[in-house]
Amino acid sequence: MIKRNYIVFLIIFFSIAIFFVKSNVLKKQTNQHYIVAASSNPGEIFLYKLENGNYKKIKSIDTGYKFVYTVRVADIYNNKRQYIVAGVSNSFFGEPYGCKIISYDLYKFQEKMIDDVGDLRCKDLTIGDAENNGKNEIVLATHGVGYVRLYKWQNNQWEKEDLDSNYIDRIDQQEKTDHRVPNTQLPCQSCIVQTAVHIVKIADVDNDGKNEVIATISSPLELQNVDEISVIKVYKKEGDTWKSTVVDKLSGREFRSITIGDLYNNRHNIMLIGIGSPRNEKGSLVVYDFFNSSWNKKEIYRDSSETNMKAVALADVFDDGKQRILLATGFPEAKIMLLTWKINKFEINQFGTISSLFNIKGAQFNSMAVSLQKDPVSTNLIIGGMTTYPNKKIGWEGTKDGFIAHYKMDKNLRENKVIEKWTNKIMETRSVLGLDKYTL
Ligand SMILES: [Ca+2]
Ligand SMILES: [Ca+2]
Repeated sequence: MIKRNYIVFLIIFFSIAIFFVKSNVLKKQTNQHYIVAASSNPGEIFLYKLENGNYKKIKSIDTGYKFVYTVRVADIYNNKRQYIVAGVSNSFFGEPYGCKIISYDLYKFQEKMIDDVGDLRCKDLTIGDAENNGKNEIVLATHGVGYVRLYKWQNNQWEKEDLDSNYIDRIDQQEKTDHRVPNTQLPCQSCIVQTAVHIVKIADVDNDGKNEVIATISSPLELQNVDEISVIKVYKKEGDTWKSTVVDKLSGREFRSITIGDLYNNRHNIMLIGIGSPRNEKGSLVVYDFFNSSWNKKEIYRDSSETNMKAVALADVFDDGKQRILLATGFPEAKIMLLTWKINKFEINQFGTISSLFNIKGAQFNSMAVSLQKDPVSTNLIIGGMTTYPNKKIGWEGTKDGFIAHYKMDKNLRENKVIEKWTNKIMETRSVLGLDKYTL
């Protein structure tokens, strides 16, 4: 009798144990997809979870600053855990001035300071193996002095190194030009506003099997009366030192977005640069291809009315192993389109505008970031940006309004490449300066 009870107990015990093990295993196998967005006025970070084809806002983090310029999710400590990393500041809109890089874990959302940078705006961040040692580094881009700064977690602390600092000042000295904003025009008397580093990326841009750091840099946007100058720079670590080269120069417009990938599906990386304008010049996309030791350049798209080309990404939209360009333009309308390489030219397919989703008189829409996230049932195109009202004299930094638009395509349409059949939804109406995706 005792023996039979014991056996029954064992059976129940093991059944429960197996149930728990199985349910945990199942839980781990089911990937959950998330989007994280950087917002301003006030500076908040929003988290959205993809559930049954819809994004649901699951968390808002108030950073205590006016602006969150950029946000990324990555394994910054190289401990197989992902962290939110954000660049924040008050810009000119309040003290203390100066940008900071902060991080949050994805479990308790505890805040940690990575660096009190000091430059006016923390504009972009990227995370990857910049030094080709199998570990991630953080690369920061700022506006003001204009740093391209590298961070690595070593000996339990963040070590930093500047790959570049106030590049425009060096050009000004060489060319006898002046692109520094006079301090009498600045609310912050001690601030230097001379170099704007727009975007930084880590990728193998010259196809030698090793990563480089790539940055787009220009003179400040505040200088409206002087022709702006802009460059694309590549930084390469050789031995213990970083060496930089200028890929291209431009005046009158600015190099902004950088996208690197296998655009022509021939296992050869190219660099896709979005060129924008702070005034009324039109935006364009240019491909730079490093071939036979030199950079070949080709404009592949120029818009008829839009001025900004910030939100660009490459993605395998239709599961056919082919990369397509996702482009969301900036103001006035914010057009949404796909560019597909077809034998010898790009087929352009515009399937929406942000302005038509809102239909607000006098409003302008500026896309800042675009991302593609796939789950087993749908393909999800996410576009984040800002809304402003020129006649109300609210600048891009001053606005609290903006958008995240979700364009969705069901799996069967994706398989049949029905480009036109996206359904759309506005999932956010706050300003969005940057976004990233992650999976847990
Ligand atoms: Ca590394
Ligand atoms: Ca390389």
